[in-house]
Amino acid sequence: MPSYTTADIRNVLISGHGGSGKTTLVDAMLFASGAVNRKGSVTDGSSFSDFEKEEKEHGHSIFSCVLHCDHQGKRINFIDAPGSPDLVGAAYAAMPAVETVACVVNAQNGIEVVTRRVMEAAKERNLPRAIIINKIDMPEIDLESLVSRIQDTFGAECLPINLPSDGGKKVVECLLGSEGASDFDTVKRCHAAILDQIVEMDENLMEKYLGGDEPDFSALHPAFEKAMDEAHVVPILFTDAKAGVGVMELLDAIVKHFPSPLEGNLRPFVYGEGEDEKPFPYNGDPNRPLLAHVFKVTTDPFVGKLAIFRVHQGKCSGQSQIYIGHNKKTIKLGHVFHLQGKEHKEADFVIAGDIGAVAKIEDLHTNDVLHDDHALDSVHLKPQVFPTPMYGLAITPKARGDETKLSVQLSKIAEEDPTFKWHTDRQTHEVVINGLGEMHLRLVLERLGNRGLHVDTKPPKIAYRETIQTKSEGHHRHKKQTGGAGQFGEVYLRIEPMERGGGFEFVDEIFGGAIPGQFVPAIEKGVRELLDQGAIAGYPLQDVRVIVYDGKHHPVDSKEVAFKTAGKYAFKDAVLKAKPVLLEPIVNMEVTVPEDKMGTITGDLSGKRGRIQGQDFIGGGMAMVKAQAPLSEVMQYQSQLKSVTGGQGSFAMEFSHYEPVPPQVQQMIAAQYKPKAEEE
Ligand SMILES: Nc1nc2c(ncn2[C@@H]2O[C@H](COP(=O)(O)OP(=O)(O)O)[C@@H](O)[C@H]2O)c(=O)[nH]1
Ligand SMILES: [Mg+2]
Repeated sequence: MPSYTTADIRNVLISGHGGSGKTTLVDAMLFASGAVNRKGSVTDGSSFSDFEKEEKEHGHSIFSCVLHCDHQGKRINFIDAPGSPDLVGAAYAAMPAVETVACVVNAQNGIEVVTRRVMEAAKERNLPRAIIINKIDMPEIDLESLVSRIQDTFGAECLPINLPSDGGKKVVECLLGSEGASDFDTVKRCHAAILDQIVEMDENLMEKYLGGDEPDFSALHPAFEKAMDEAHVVPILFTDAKAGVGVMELLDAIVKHFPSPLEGNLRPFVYGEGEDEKPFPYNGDPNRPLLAHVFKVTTDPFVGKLAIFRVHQGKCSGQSQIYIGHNKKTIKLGHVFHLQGKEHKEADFVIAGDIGAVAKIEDLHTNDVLHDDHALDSVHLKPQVFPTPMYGLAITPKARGDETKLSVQLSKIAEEDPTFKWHTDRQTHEVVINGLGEMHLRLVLERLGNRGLHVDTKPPKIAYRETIQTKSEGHHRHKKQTGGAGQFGEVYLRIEPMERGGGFEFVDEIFGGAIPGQFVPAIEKGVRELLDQGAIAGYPLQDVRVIVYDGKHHPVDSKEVAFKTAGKYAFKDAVLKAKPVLLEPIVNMEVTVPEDKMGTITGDLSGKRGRIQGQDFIGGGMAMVKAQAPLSEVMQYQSQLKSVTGGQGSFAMEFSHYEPVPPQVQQMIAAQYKPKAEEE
């Protein structure tokens, strides 16, 4: 067994916008705690966290990385996440593995796109949060107004538990102490503010405190931790990760105040399927059956496939025989590891609350549940919401014959990255890759290149959809006499629009055996064929209900194929009469730019058929514009933004919904559509 227990563990996700100093901070904490004997640095490629070849080349994090240190007899696991808006999926994917999300804020840039994203995502997932304001050494920063902006944006419960002092050369405690000089505000006031907030969690504490007693700080932890669990407190701490200021104090706060696995909020594990689904009542007892969740898989150059998991209950070792979800077959783990960046340290046990890894088990995939008791067969984590990747590229291998290799590698990358998707377009036969932005896909292409796969790229087709706007009737009679046996089938149907996102429904209302039951599936098959092919511009139809209610058959000549054709063309007949429209994907955009560029950005977005939904000065000389725009207009936004702001802005884009395209756009697209000549 390890020297620490479940109660001694702290799991912290270090997230926030790129360049805020997350990786530097993790390197600083590892060094300060003595976990490593030199201080890693992102600037010279010696970071323990940014160890991948691509990360060193680009000079920033691309993947999430698991590291740990021991401090005051406690084990702290860190997950250092990349901070580019394009790579935010890595932070979301790691959230089920931690009790606390620490969001690092750049003292110079203030609240940025990813700051908001992770703060909101953690809140939605019911995860305690902390805010670390880093780079307090930078010149011309206004920390006091940054704190109030944070409170305006994320709530008054964001309260400093220390403050910078001596011009940012050190920090002064204001939770456990009330004395000392600070660079802004006063320790006394901050001390009172945070205590006021915490004592609300505990009546006894409250009574004493109101009676004028200072609470017993050694007994403060339960109330503080509970306040974090309930988002009643979001502690703010200050650091200069480069110089190591506030780093020891941060480690102290993590072990003293942050929730342990026994205290933090439960992750949403459920069991049973469909309507029988119930929350699964697990706890961090290492002696109960194993419940572990794979939150990341990666390909390691030395050990091959590496699955990184969080143990939520029970424990495992190299000897453990485990099941993966529903699988009946047991698997021996072989070896289990603790991770320190690229280093794998063999572990005797990975106990409840801890993070571990196992190598070379090809059957293990992201989101798998490992357990050792059939009672847990159907336990799984409720599916998490990830941003839908909308940014696309069509790719073809430069070398002929590389198609299979390409699909193998793309599948691997998709498994390692929940916000990367790929598919082969049914019409163009192009391989289309989708990511959150240009940079995301550039990194994917690079990774393919590193694996010997070079591809040509071009913009893919937009994923338009078709739908109908009114009810209508359709009819088709299919009759064919070719030499011997004939074909006969006749179908009457009705169609009606369903609400957006409703998909497709097929209803059989055929009365009195007008069409024998055995042919109904063939009709549906024909209908679905058109659903796939579309009726006006070759895009899939959606949000339509098809009700087949009458027809005719022939005792000899009626065949499935005849009803399939009749179904398809009756449906087409109906669609063309139901005011069909083309739908286009609309994305939510969040653009952060220097204040003086705000007008240019809103003007530019309006010109792109965008709707401005809000604009805000967010401090630090920056403004944020929220808008919705058709994807087809903002496909190249990365380069457009760059040219408008001289490289200063950043943006995030995610799928929102489908909307009808303007009539002239529909006409243009439909005119380009040349349906394959088809024999009826
Ligand atoms: N002045 C100063 N620079 C810092 C600090 N923390 C990080 N940096 C620098 O900021 C840059 C980005 O740091 P990095 O750790 O990669 O940021 P990340 O993208 O959030 O992981 C690097 O050049 C760091 O050396 C800090 O506290 N003060
Ligand atoms: Mg980093």
